[in-house]
Amino acid sequence: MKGLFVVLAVSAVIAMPSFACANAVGDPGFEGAGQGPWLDYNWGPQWTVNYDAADSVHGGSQSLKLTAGSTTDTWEMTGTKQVFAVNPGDVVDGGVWMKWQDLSNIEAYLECKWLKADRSELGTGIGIVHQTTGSGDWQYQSLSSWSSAERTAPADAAYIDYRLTLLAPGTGTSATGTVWFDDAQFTVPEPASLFLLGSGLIGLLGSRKKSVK
Ligand SMILES: [Ca+2]
Repeated sequence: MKGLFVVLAVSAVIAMPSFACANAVGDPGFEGAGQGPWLDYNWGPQWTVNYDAADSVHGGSQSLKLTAGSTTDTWEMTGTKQVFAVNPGDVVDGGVWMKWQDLSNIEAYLECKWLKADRSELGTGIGIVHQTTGSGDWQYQSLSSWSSAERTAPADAAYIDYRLTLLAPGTGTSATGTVWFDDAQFTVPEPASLFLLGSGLIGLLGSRKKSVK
């Protein structure tokens, strides 16, 4: 009987990585007024960032809209980001809904980069999920297209940047386009999940004791 419980407990621990985690993104649907918890993330002369766009949404009544409205012949990037704490070995996941229009010499993407404790870049990250040409209607851009090994926090990681951006790769003299982002999603394994799992196991033990007598 005790052996059976150990097997059940071990199975539960093995199944743990698939345990559902809460969305870590603040104001993920851009429904709040203005920038809210989102942080500036720009290089060079800045294009337009609208945190309260209402002309196209995936959910609710607002979205994030990035517009490249000027000509450039150099690297230029406009975007926003949030930073989440991670522990080495954490397997993160997420994505974002994206709609893009008339992209030319430009990339619209979600990018996640591992950061050290001092928040400098580790130099590695999860590959980008992007669109580079033309137009497309709302589509979920998922980090799940990258392997769990690529989504696992390395030994020196303390944080991860979650970036929504519009980037001119510096190869053309005209970079134009518009992208909307909405319903951002990012999950990191949480201690709260372990607590819930522990409560479940205690409950399981309790019910076993009852059934034994
Ligand atoms: Ca929204």
